[in-house]
Amino acid sequence: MALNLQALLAPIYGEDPQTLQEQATRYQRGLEAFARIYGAGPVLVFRSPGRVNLIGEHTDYNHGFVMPMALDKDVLIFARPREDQQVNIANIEDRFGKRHFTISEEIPPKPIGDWANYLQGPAQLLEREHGPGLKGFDGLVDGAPPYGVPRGAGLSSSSALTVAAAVTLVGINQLALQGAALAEACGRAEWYVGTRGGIMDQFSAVLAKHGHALFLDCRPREGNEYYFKHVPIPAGYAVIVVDSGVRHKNTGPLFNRRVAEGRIGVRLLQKKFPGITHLRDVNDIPWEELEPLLPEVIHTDELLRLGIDPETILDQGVSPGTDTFYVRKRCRHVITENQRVLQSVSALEAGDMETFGRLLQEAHASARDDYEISTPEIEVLVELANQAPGTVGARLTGAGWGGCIVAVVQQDAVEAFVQSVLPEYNRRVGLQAKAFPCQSSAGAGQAFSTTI
Ligand code: NG1
Repeated sequence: MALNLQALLAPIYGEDPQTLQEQATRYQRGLEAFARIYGAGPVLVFRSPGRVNLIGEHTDYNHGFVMPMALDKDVLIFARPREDQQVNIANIEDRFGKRHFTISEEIPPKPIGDWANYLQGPAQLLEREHGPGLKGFDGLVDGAPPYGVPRGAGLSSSSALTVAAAVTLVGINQLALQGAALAEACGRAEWYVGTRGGIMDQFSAVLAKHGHALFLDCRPREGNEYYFKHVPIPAGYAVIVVDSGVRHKNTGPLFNRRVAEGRIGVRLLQKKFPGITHLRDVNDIPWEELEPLLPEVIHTDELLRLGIDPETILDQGVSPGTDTFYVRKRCRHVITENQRVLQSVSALEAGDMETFGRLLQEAHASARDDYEISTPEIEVLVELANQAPGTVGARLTGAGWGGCIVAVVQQDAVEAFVQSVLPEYNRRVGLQAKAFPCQSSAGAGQAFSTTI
C-alpha cells in the first residue's frame, strides 16, 4: 500500500498543502537514500526541530521565563533497529562515509565538531541510566538545507541532532522516557560534547507543538519537574530569523559578567529579602522597592566591604574578569523581561499581535540599553526589520553581541520583508545577512514507520 506521507506529516508541519508536498518529497528522498545504503526492510523515521527564542533573553539562568518556538527546520533520522548494540550512522550531507560506535562502550569523544558526537552523547547517557543492553540501529541523518536546521545560525542545530538521536534510541528500545524528563536527559547528554548550555533548547525540541510557542518556567520544582505550557501563534504570521553575519569572538567573559551582575544583585537584595536565591524571586515586587537596593555601579572593594566576593560568585570559581559591576540595569532587564514573557503569553493567547509586537520592541530596547548585548549591525537590522511592511515586531535573539534577530511578520509579507531588509542591510553595513522564514512545528519524536 502506498504511504500517504502528506497525511502522516500534517500533525507535524500543519495543513499547508505546499509545505506538506515539499516535506513529503524530502522524506521520500530520505527513504530512498536509506534503501540504497541499507537495503529493503522496515524503517522508523524520527525527527527533532531547531528553535528560536521569541522572548525571554538571559532569563533562564536567573530561574526565569522563556518562550522559544520550535521551527519547521529539523533534523531527521531514518533508523532500522538492530539486535546488537552497534550504531551505524550515515549522513546525507557527509560524503566521507558512516560513523560506527557501540552503545555500551565509553568511547572517547571524536574531534570537536564531529557530528557523530551528538549521537554518541545520548547513546551513552541512555545506556547508563536506562540500560544496560540498549539496542543499536542502522541510521541515516538528514539535516540538509533547506529543510534542515541551519548550522551556526543560532537555531540550535546541535540540540536538534542530540534530541533526534535520543528519541530514536527511546523509540526503538521502547523506553518509558518522555516529556520534561527526556528533555532534561537530552540537556545532560549534550554535556558529553563539551557544552554547558541552559535547558531551553532541549525543552523546546522535545515539548513543542505545531502552531505554538513554548512557555517554560526555568525554575525546577520538586522532583526536578518543570512547568511549561503551549502558547498559540495566531494563524497568518511567520517567524523570520535573520542572521546578521556578525560573530563576536570571546563572548564567554562578557556572558559570565552578566551572570555575575545578576548574582550580585541577588546578594544585595537579600539584605531586605533574605529568602531569595534568584532574581526570579523578586518578580512580584514593584521595581520602585528594589531599585534603591541596587546601585547603578558597584566596585569590588565596596562589595568586599559588604561581605560579597565577586571572585567566588560564579560556578567553579570562574572570575567575572572585572571589578566594575552594573547591577541596577542588568537586574532591571531580567526582572522586566520576565514580566514581558508573562505578558506575551497573555497577548498571544488573546490573539493580540499589536501588544505582542510592542513587547518584542521593549524586550529589544531592554537588551540593548540595560543588558548591553546589542551591536551597531544588529541595531541596523532591527531598525530595517521594523520598517518592513507587515512586521509585528523584531528583536535580537540569543546571547547577543552579534548573531541573529527574530522578526514576527504577517505571512503574506514574508517575501517583501526579505526583499527590503537584506539588500539595505548589505548597503549600510557591508555584510550579507541570511533570512530563514520559519513556521512552527511539533516537538521531537517518531514521525512514522514503514517498510521499504
Ligand atoms: P544562545 O546564544 O541562543 O545559544 C545562550 C544560552 C541560553 C540563554 C541565552 C540568552 C547557552 C548554550 N545558551 O543562548 O541558555 O542564556 O544565551 O537568553 O549557553
